[in-house]
Amino acid sequence: MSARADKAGLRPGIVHLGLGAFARAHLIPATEAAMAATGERDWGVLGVSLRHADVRDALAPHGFDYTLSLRDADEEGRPRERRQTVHSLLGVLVAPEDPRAVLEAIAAPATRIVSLTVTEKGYRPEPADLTRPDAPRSTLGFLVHGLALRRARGLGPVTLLSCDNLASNGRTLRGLAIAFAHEVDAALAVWIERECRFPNSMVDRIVPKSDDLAVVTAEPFFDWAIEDDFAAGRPDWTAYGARFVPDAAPYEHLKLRMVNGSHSAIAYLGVMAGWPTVDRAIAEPVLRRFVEALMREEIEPTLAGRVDADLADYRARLIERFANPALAHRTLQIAMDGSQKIPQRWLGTVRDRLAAGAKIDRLALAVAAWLHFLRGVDEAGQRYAIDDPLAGALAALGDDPQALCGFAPVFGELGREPRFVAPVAKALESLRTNGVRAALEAA
Ligand code: CS2
Repeated sequence: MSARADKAGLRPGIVHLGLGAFARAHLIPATEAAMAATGERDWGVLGVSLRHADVRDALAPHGFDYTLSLRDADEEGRPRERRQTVHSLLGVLVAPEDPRAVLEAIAAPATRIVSLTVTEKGYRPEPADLTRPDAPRSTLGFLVHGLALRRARGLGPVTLLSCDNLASNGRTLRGLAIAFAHEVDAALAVWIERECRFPNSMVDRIVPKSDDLAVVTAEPFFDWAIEDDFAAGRPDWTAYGARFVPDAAPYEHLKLRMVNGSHSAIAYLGVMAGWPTVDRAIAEPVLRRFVEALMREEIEPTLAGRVDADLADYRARLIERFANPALAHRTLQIAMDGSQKIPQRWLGTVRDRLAAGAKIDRLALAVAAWLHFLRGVDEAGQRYAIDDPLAGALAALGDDPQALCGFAPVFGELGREPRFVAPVAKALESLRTNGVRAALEAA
């Protein structure tokens, strides 16, 4: 069927903020599968790019259809691919070009869900947006001023669905939105609090950033656990393998600590050692053994009894996913925005371990790898930029381990905890004098 025929009769129901590869590989295909299963035609997705026009420009000539390519290798190592044309993206708004159009989309009568994949740093409040209700720039600015318009027009509430890798992402967004709205108009804050819904959700699919914007490459694996708490209905995403759960917290813990925690460890160690992709890094036996032990010995004990999963199985499956040779997932990509990622990926685990009087040597090596990475040059002398909203403050810390661990926006009170600082300092020393490979062997 042609793109036009497939889109015919499709009506918008979802506005999605942050139209990176991630959303195009989960929310949109899942919504398409849900509509195919139920026959509904009113969950079309209108995408919003918050910064750049590149995705809009690449997809517009194809009527906003794009290709999803799910790739891995079979048991013999032969490449395997499942390609699909996705039709449910109705259009793309580029926020800086026309902020008013984004506000109007949020305030459109047909909009029932506003979903988000804006990355960890996308949730940072931008106070200047309080005074520009017609042309905000930040996620919270668009959400709150868009909701104000809805309320002023007497329209019903929507669901704000965060799909980012934050702990309690829905609850976190709710707190931020209400606090921001309170600065705009106290009655608006009350309306949001009472009427809108913010379900927590955990999404898991590895989707590397790709150069060809018309083709999104991802792994076949997919998991999405969503709290079933919606203000105005929702698609039946179970058609694509999603699960509606009463409480997403156990799924978030499992995923953030195991998948993202391991990912970030691989990223910093890999960048420093000169392993450019995750599959290249995990093919190093010494790194693979380290990541397995990190999960088994230090992360999994904090999850046992809290999540309903066979952790040994989950770990084995995860190592296979990391070894996927078809993704070319760059370690430097995962390494970005460390200050925004590390707290929820590693430090909850660290705190749980310390509270239990348990060792954190491997977690400390991961933390040390990040601090080591911040010097901006790998072991072969190759320079790279530190892509992080707090890069300036981090660069000013110098190289003393005590000062680095004292960086409160990331480490909080852990910077004053000798049982944290001492093993991190030791691991950093080992990385600096002996390099990644030797430090891993010693661990
Ligand atoms: C990655 C995640 O870039 C990163 O920081 O750890 O995007 C990861 O690939 C996904 O969360 C997997 O679900």
